[in-house]
Amino acid sequence: MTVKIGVIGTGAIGRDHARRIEKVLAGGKITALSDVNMASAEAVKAEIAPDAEIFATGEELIASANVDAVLVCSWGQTHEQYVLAAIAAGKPCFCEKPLATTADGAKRIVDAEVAAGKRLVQVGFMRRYDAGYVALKSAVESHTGAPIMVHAAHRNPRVGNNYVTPMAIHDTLIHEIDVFRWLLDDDYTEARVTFPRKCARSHEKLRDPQIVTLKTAKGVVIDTEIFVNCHYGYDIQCEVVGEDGIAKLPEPMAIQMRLGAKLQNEILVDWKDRFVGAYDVELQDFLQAAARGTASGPTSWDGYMAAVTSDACVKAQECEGEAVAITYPARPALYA
Ligand code: NAI
Ligand code: NAD
Ligand code: ISE
Repeated sequence: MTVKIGVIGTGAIGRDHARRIEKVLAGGKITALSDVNMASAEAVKAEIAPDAEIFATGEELIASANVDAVLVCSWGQTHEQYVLAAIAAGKPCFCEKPLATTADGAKRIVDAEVAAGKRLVQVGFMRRYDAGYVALKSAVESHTGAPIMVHAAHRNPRVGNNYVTPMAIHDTLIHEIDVFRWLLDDDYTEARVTFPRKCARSHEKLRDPQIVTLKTAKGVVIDTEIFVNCHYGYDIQCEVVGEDGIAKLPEPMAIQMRLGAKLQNEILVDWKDRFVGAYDVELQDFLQAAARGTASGPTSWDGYMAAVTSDACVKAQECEGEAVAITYPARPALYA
């Protein structure tokens, strides 16, 4: 079966996901596109999906009989309305992170999916599909002994002027928030934020870098450096310290060169390249589940847990150095 896919939001990632469905993966076809910027949807139709129909609104796209499943790739604050519309239409929905920009919004999605009685939503937490993180999880489960600490870093070369301090959490750290819950099979109990001296490349409304410390229910302490003006590249680091040993996330494959009296490895600069394999696998998983009328992978509950944790981290930014407690309601049976 070929799943007919509608994409809402044809910016950087919507375009890239449309490309992989049309040109890389099996079992899907882009039949519909929508973007508040019509020119962006027109460009994706011309360059990637010539047979797609363009809709003026996401809601009309979701209602189309020529759409079996939906990708929500628009800006974060628009995700909730489209995911709720897809659930109401009974159509599988892949939603880029964040599931919603507030914990209350994510909870409304959880409630709607529970009322629908089956999984329809996959959240775009692609790191769970990355070969490096999968190998790291296996090493932690088989070799390092019980985890005690995690040291991590999330570095982007630069960000635009619209990227402000809380976005370091909602937009960037949210990947670590999700992947460490999965990696450690644990939940968070408290968050704390420390700001070093602001780097010279940071603009007025952004305190960059920052260090977020999360504590888990099992007592693991995770420190993550977020540095979105690091200048030198896109760099994701993670080291798990266990009772018996240490496991480190592998570096992306890179040619090693001996040149001009230096031993060199190239460093990537774009998130699209760093996680290209993971995006492919997550969307193939989505297509396979959508063909059965359901969803798999990261759930609405995972999206909700990430939103609750994000809200606590943003509060922790506002009271630097102080611990902010994190609590969650009980997990519904649908997500057991
Ligand atoms: P973008 O700004 O390049 O693209 C967003 C697009 O959505 C724009 O074309 C915009 O016109 C459109 N849009 C906004 N509101 C809309 C609406 N109501 N209806 C239809 N279209 C609308 O942004 P980008 O970088 O593609 O990010 C989009 C989403 O993807 C965000 O939620 C972001 O967090 C997520 N993302 C995820 C990544 C990952 O690694 N999983 C990487 C980059 C982005
Ligand atoms: P972008 O700004 O390049 O693209 C967003 C697009 O959405 C734009 O074309 C915009 O016109 C459109 N849009 C906005 N509101 C819309 C609406 N209501 N209806 C239809 N279209 C609308 O942004 P992006 O970098 O592609 O990010 C988009 C989403 O993807 C964000 O949620 C972001 O967090 C997420 N993202 C995830 C990853 C990842 O690694 N998983 C990476 C980048 C972005
Ligand atoms: C972006 O939206 C992503 O999701 C990238 O994976 C992340 O590294 C970046 O910081 C975000 O802005």
